[in-house]
Amino acid sequence: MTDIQELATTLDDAARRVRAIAPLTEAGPLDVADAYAVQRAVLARKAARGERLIGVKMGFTSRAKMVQMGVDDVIWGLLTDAMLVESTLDLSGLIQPRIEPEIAFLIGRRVHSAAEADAAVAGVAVGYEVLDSRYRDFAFTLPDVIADNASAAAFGLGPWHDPRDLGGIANIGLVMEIEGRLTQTGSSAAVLGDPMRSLRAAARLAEQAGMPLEPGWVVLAGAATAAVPLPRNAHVRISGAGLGSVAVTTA
Ligand code: OOG
Ligand code: MG
Repeated sequence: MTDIQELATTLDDAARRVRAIAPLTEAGPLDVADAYAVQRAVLARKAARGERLIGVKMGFTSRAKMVQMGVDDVIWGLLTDAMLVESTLDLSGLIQPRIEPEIAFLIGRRVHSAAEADAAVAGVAVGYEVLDSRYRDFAFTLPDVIADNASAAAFGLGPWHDPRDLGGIANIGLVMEIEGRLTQTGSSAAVLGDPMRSLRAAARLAEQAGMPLEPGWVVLAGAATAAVPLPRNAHVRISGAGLGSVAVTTA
């Protein structure tokens, strides 16, 4: 039998000690349901330390990411308030940070199922996600990365826009610059053809988990491009056509 608490402790300790570990599945089999149970057990440990759940992040919603990571199922991870970055991010607490551009949704009312997703969007923004696999070299199987909260570490958001002002979000050009150098470009179309599909997928996972998306939550739709290593003492800007931009300085 899988010891969910033990696996959660192993992952939580790896993050807190800033030390990579071997994938959990090297020690024994782990199915997707148990992997999500581990993910939630790690959240419970964070909650006990005062962190608050403020949303979810979708993973592997673009081919670029599936190919980069060798995983091809849409998953989610859980976002807490401690992960939200204002303008600077200290990387000393991270093992092997990477950054990627994202489209973000602000949830305006409770979402129990995919049918309720579209009408619940209160805002759309350009954002970024900082990933940090707790596994050596980002090498993992699907259950491993689910247990590890989909490699989530931190995220930042640009200004919210009313979706009705945007005329659709299916083809928003995304640009990421590190130290003023163009590092990644892509389109929101890379996210399941339209990031709205990712939001509906989040709603489906919410229904399966019996954990509705709540008003005020953020949903990160998933990266449109591959992630790139995030260096220290760097200035990174992520822009979305019509959405403005968000910047982060690392230390
Ligand atoms: C897993 C997280 C995937 C995305 O946007 O597709 C993800 C990883 O790449 O380590 O965040
Ligand atoms: Mg991501």
